[in-house]
Amino acid sequence: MRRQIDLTGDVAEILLTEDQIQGRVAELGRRISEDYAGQELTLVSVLKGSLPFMADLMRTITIPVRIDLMEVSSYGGTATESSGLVRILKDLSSSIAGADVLIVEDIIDTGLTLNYLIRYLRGKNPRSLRICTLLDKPARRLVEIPVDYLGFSIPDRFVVGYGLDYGEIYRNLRFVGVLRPEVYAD
Ligand code: PRP
Ligand code: 7HP
Repeated sequence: MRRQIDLTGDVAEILLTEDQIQGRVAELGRRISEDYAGQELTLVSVLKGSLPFMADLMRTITIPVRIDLMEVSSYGGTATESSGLVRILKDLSSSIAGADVLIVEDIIDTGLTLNYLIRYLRGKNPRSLRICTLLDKPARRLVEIPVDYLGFSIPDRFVVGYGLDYGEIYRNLRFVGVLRPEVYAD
């Protein structure tokens, strides 16, 4: 029988509280606003995981920004391991040729998703291309990714919340927590 989902009860430990996340997001927004002052920045959110981060980050940025959305997928179904196969499910809506682009991600794990995306977006000839990620799991890296703006470096645990999912659930938690292993052992 399918086990009942318990949104908060399925979380073993809170890794980052809502306050910690919001504080760090505000700092990132301040730095980005300073670094890109006088430029017109395009934020490219990598859906679906980066949705809450993007929504909060863009509102802490005090310079004009354009936004665009891409959806890619590398974690099939309910897997906790990247399939390594990156698929574009939704492409950019506008040209980024000549633009200063900042990719907004929720997490870098193996790095395969961003490695693919960086090459793909470079091919569209932006003026500059940088990376902002809320979370980084350096222990899991298979390909080096140059991170320009980092929220938090985290240990090698499977986390959910603030956009991050397991089987498409838990994205609406306001904190980032470690999922109980029993949940994905089922
Ligand atoms: C997750 C996450 C990153 C990627 C990181 O996306 O949002 O995009 O995996 O993993 P990697 O560094 O090992 O490639 P996912 O494919 O699960 O899609 P989602 O954002 O819709 O949850
Ligand atoms: C992708 C992903 N999604 C949810 N939780 C994690 O810990 C993850 N790592 N990579």
